Amino acid sequence: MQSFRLLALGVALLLAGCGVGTAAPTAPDEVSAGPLRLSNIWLRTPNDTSSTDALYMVIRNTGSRPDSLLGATSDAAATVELHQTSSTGGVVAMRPIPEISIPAGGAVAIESGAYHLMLLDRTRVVKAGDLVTVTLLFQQAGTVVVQAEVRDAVPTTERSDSKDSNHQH
Ligand SMILES: [Cu+2]
Repeated sequence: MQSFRLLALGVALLLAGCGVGTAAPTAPDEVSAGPLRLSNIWLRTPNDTSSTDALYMVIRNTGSRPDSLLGATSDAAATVELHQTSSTGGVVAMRPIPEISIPAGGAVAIESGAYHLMLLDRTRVVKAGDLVTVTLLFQQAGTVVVQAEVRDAVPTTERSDSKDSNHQH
């Protein structure tokens, strides 16, 4: 029995060591698609039982023609919607929008408080550190496949005082 315990411990250490030695997959810092540069692509995991996740990124357009993000799909959700967050009279709400324009020579931050991609009806469990595949459809650049790193929800220090934190994305 003693030797079995030692063996079990050895296996556990081996597995732990393996986990450390094999670097977790990481999303590339920047993805190029024609004149577009996509960076800081990440998926916010909900810090509650909500099954919806918000995806963020920064899209730069180095070209001389405007482009538009028209939609997206993901391996982790049945539906992905483009959402815009707005604040009117202190009430924060989000609504689906048909497209997100990226001006020529400009950039759009798809970030908390502005735009986000909403992953609805998750099809698999994701947790911090995982990578989620997202296929973006642009009017000009066409289809672009990116990897989004799953991160925990906004750190407590950055959290708004609003009770309605579910809609703070
Ligand atoms: Cu949303």
